[in-house]
Amino acid sequence: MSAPRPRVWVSQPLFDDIVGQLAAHCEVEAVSAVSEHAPADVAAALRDADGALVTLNERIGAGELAAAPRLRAIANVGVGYNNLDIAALDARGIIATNTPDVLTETTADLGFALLMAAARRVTESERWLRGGHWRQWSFSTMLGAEIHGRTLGILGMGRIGQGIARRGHHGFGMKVLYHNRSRLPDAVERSVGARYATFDELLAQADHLVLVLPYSAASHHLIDAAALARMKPTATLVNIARGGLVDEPALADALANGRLAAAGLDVYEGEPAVRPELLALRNVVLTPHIGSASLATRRAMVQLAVDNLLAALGLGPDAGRPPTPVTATKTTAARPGATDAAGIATGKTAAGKR
Ligand code: 8YV
Repeated sequence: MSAPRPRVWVSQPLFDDIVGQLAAHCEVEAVSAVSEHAPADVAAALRDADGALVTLNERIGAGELAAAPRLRAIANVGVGYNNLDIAALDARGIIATNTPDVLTETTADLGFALLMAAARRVTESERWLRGGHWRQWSFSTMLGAEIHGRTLGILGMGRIGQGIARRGHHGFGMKVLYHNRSRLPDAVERSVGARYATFDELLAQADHLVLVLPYSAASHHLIDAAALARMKPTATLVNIARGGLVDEPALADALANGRLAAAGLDVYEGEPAVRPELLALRNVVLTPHIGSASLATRRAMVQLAVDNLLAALGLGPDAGRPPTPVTATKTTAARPGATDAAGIATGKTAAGKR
């Protein structure tokens, strides 16, 4: 008798044709409507699962894992994975994966779009026009900040940060400064046209500051009232990373009181809830976490997540070697081309050894 097929949980409706590839190897339980899963629902869904395909809306920590004895793999559809407790996953030898690279340029595009929309008051202008105010036009209507030739600050200089630097330097002739945990090699700095700065220099010198760093306990509210006070009052702040990087009440206060000119936000600490004090401001552009939201990119993310999940379960063409793992546990012992049954067995052995 052949070994039972692994069970996988797919937490949100994604692209049926791509997610359908899992069915060639696994029993798939796919959620059919967009859902806000409470922790107890996630725990219940994982109880009998060998693997899961999840989005950043599903938080998976020690509590959820405690009730999931079979779980061996979690494929996150997203490059950021602060929704996953990596230490708890590693303690169990569970492989977690993310979706880097495929969304880099699309997310950098959105970062630049927000920067331009906020600095040049694009959405505010549109609201004004639609509100029938054009007859009140004067020569100083909707004056915004310059972008070309100004100083672009980038906090977090991974792939997306470098994409934004390239756009600023090569496309808009900006002086680009960045701050990051580690400095980039000289050759990379030269190719993206960016110069390393301390955090304080970055805050003080940026005309436009874009946040692109991972969210963690260490970066929680990195942009707080004190940091905002060190920025130019004419500056623009853009956040396309995670809402928790910014103390939102402090930001709303700075925007309302002329201590910061404008902001563009794609992410929020309590998303999908957005603070009323931000919603009330005219000088903030608000988008609903659409950084990676182009059809081609979202499809590429789901494809990579499916490839990761199958491989982490010891299945499919990359069996045992998921393309983009984020846990210390990165591989199962399965060899490429191993059968489903062998993959399942070797996967369990690898987890048990940890
Ligand atoms: C989300 C993102 O993945 O990749 C990330 O880290 O924030 C986004 O691309 C996307 O919104 C789906 O959850």
